[in-house]
Amino acid sequence: MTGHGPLPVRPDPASVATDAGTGGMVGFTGRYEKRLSDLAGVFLDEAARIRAVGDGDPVIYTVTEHRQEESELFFGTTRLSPGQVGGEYFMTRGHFHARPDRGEVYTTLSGTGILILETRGGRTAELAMRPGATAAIPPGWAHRTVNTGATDLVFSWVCSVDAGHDYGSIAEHGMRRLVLARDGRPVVANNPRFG
Ligand code: PAN
Ligand code: ZN
Repeated sequence: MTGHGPLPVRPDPASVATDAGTGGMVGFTGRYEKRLSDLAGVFLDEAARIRAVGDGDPVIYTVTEHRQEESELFFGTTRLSPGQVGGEYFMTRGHFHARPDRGEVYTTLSGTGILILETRGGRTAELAMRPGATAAIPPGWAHRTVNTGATDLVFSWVCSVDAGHDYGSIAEHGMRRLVLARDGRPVVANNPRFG
């Protein structure tokens, strides 16, 4: 006897194959899709969104995750389609983590886009997403991804299992910056409806 208590349960090491072009993961443990009909209020031009829902309601993004029992981390991929609604590129809902002390890491696997970030105190940042770019999202920064390219934007993410999601703040106020398509190019602009 050493006098120590029982060892905590720990997961076994694991390697998970991920397809950089589709975000598909072998042995994923969860998956969900968001269609344009799920994204009410995300785009400035709500009438354009509703029209596009009527024209077929495309899948905008798919999130695939891998969670191991007893691990403090989990990871996954997001595949975001190319396209626009009312002159804004397709994007994710965006969220703060429920825990203000939990960040995240995003690595772009394919495609191009912009990661939009902001704090509750009003700091903002935009980071380019291109294959091989890894973004450190610090605790306290809301994050949303925007696909500014002509192909799927696929990125992997790694996060604490207890980070949690706060969607309410952004659903209510929007984000301070948005990405508009002007002459076929992405332009970061102030959100006229913020707040
Ligand atoms: C990501 C996001 C994913 C979808 O896994 O959840 O890209 O974006 P929304 O959650 O904003 O719809 C992540 O940041 N997890 O914490
Ligand atoms: Zn997150």
